Amino acid sequence: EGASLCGHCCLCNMDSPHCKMNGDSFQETSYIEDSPSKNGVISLIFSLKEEVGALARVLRTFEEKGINLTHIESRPSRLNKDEYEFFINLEGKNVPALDKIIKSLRSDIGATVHELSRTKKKDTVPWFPRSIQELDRFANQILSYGAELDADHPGFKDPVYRARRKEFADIAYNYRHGQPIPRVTYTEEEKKTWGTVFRELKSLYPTHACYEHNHVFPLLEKYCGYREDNIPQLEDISNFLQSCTGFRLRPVAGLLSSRDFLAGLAFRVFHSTQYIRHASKPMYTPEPDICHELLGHVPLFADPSFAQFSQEIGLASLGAPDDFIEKLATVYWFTVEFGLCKEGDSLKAYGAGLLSSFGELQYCLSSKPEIQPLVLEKTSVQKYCVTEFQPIYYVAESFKDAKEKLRKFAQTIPRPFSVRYNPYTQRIEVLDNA
Ligand code: HBI
Ligand code: NLE
Ligand code: FE
Repeated sequence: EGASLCGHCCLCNMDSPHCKMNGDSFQETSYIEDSPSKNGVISLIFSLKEEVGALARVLRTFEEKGINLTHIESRPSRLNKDEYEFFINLEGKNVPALDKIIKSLRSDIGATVHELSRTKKKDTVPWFPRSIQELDRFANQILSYGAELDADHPGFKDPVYRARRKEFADIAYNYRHGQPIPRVTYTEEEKKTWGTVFRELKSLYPTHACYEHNHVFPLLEKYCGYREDNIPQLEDISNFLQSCTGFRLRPVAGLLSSRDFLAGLAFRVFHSTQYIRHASKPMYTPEPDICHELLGHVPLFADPSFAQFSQEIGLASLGAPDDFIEKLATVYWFTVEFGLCKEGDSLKAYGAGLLSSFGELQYCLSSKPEIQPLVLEKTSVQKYCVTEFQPIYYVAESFKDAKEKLRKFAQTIPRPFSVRYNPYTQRIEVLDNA
């Protein structure tokens, strides 16, 4: 718990089934059909080797997860003489925890488990926001800033930096849809960090950034206060983006789950951090910060074709099963974050993680990394590390091509419905395929 910079762990609403800070259900998703009243009874049979305490050990795991058993019977196993079979009924409230128990019964205890009846997970659809206001629900679901960053985060031992991060977390935490994004007065040190990043990157953009980025950048200088000696304000940029593509920014306290983060894109909402990286390491940071958002993401969200591609990823994610969310997050990673694209005979960067890191921006177009064409069946399962330069990049033919590939890919998602965004009502319309 000491690893959290967001400072809101204790404030999170423990009653919310969707809350990621909620102990056991940390990585889990809330399923629409998980409401207790609807769940009814789940029946299981499991067999255990006969020995002192074998049943007690299993029952304890149910107790620990708060699962209520309503019936239990035992009988000697007919198949295996030294085993006993137990038949149990339980209240199907905490399905993700139950899945964990069943898994561990099988792998740790070597038990045979038969599920006799229950609502199958594949029939249930994870919750997703239907209206843009519902994005407010994500504010208290921050995954800290990624467990892998704890030890080596340059700001981790810097109390001034941590306190500052808390101020930014508070802004995001209290933000509600429709409000103007609070303006921030950045310190001299913060402005200096921004200045270094801005200057170095600006000198690389003409040769390394894609056409769209170079096209929009001067407009951001003209209308949004992009300057070496000024950190632009999210509110001004959000208004600018809305006038270009309808994209808008909303402040976020730290990392959201992939599911929540991608859902924002379906509404053309980009969750943006407002703090800046630690002054000691301007050249590269693994976590998003204002340099990354403003220099990397924002210029591309002003491009209509890219905006549409991004929204398409978001729409594909709504209500998708967990394994597809992971694939879409990987596609997002190798496109929106670390994508390269073709421009005539040369390669350019359009991924925000490249466009905000003057270390990686040079490296990605050098001869060192591996370069592959964007093929979503492959790209979506590529393993990656979030804390180092990428060893492999995928090249898009164009944003239009990437979008068409994504549409095809989205059709392979097992969803009993399709979705579309209604920009007039700012709601997701769900079309039942059943
Ligand atoms: N959360 N705030 C925030 N910013 C991101 O860029 C971000 C995120 N959560 C997940 C994520 N990016 C990606 O790694 C993908 O999982 C979508
Ligand atoms: N490595 C990027 C940078 O230094 O700006 C940030 C990447 C965030 C995904
Ligand atoms: Fe990013």
